[in-house]
Amino acid sequence: MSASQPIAILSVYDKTGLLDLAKGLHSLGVRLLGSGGTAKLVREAGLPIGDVSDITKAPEMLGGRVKTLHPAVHGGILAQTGKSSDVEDLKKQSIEPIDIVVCNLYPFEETIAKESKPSIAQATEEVDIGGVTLLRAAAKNHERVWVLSDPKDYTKFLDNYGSKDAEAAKANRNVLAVKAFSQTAHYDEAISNYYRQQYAGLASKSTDVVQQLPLRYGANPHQKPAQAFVTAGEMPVKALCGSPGYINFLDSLNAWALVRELAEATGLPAAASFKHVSPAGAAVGVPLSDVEAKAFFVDDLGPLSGLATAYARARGADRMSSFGDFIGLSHPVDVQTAKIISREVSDGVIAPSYEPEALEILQKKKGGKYCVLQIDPQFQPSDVETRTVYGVQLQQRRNDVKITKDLFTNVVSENKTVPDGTQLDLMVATLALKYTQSNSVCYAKNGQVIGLGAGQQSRIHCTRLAGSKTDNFWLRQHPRVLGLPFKKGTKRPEKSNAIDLFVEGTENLSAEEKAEWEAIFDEVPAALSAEERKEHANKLSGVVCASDAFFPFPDNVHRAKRSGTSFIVAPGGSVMDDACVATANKYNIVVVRTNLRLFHH
Ligand code: 93A
Repeated sequence: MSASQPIAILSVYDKTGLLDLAKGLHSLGVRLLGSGGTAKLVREAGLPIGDVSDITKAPEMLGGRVKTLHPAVHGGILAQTGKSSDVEDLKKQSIEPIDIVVCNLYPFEETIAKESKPSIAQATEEVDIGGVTLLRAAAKNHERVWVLSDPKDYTKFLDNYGSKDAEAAKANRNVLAVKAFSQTAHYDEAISNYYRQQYAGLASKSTDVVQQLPLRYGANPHQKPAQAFVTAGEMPVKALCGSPGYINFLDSLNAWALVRELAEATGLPAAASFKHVSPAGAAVGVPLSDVEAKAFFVDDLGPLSGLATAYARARGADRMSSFGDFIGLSHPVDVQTAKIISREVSDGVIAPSYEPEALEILQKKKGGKYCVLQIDPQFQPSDVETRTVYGVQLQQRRNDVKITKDLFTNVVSENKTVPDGTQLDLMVATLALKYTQSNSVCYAKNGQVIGLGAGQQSRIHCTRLAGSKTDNFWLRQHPRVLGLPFKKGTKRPEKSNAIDLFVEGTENLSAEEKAEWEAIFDEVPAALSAEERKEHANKLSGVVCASDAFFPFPDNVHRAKRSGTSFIVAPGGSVMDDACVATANKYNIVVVRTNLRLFHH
């Protein structure tokens, strides 16, 4: 399909390279038609160009709001090659096919970025309609039509358009179409984002669809503005109290994903305590022993609900790291769980719902500023995740792999006995890693994380970090720790800090720090001796050690063993797999080999 003379429509805001392009097109025998300003510039340069109104037979109107929006233009662009009904339609309306569209858009982004802050009305005037329609129509029909949306493409286009190489021309049209589609998508995103922010918080009735939640600030207070939003459907998260920040949101969404999956996989209520986008603890509601209840600071509460137990465990795993946590809870929040949360230092909580009395308790926390988020438990995230880093968009399929017991059936060690209870710990450790910044190694026991090493570049450093956290966790259950004589009125965080120092050993403290530490006890406790530590450490066994990728050397197995590991679960793939299993065999450790790497960033 082509008229006697090919036609190009030119309508550009950025007129860079326009005259050279017009010259080139003219010399190739193309008839030029332009919108107001574009045609004027080309004409003034002495080149022959008609007005778009020559074919629309209608003047530009509404102060330029309607320039190219007309069937004579869009019929001419969209008619398909070799489709007789299209040819017929054009003929009936005396419309000539258009072969080339050259267009770039009103500077919406540049306008809204101006320091002078344009009014919404001024910004609205920069919303290009006709140009987007030209680009989209031409890109849609790129089988036949060339679409030039960027002055940088003019030179190459002239080469291709003038050449006889049909294949190269077709390839060039494809690339140009992708560019035009991307440009309109980017343009529309900038527009929707602008109005989203301008009209944020204006949804008044409960029936209004909310797609955006303003965030206090980004990763740091100077990173403003910040927001969370969806572009389809409704925002699945509501703030019932407080105003979340960017890291709160990262923590809450990861924490929710983890507890939802953990509860689904185990059939038990689940809780997670997140800090800096990794769990400090995660657990399911396995009843607590008296020792655990005391070590986790919940022995004064009597028997706990399943959810409260899960949170007590998640919070008790690493009390130092959980200070100021963001909590994820899999089930409706009950009063007991809210009470535990209310007396800890915490930034916020996300859950599917809250019992009214539980919500009241949480709303009083932090002088009414505690962040309470409610998530729609039915919300299904899309299969594809996109993020922008340093101006570049990265996209991947969401890590939606379902972890089931089947993942733990390939036992490659000599010892093949995995007791029923251990299945739960394999699941907890593996799922925790799925939502932990990599590299990561996790130790688990009794349905909870007991030591987690996150975000280390070296695997052995993860194994050591998680191992030393596990040692610390276990030593906090030593009778001498449980019986530390704190002065009356010592606050919970102060107790946690003092216990941490006691467990780590106070011999290297400066005189000042030691004096501060000693001051919170009625009677200064004697340090734990090497024998006491060793004797206690020897009692820890049955621990699961999971890794988000293969162990590259047996040093990891040796280190894991020192923290009570009886079971290792990790993907294979290292040239040292056999050596790692041989080391595990020496310790009678069971090795479960998965084929699933679980990096998370
Ligand atoms: O206001 S518009 O959306 N209405 C239109 O029909 C239309 N057609 C093209 N703006 C329209 N354009 C835009 O005009 C183009 O995208 C281009 O940015 C600009 C070129 O105008 P001029 O040729 O008058 O300088």
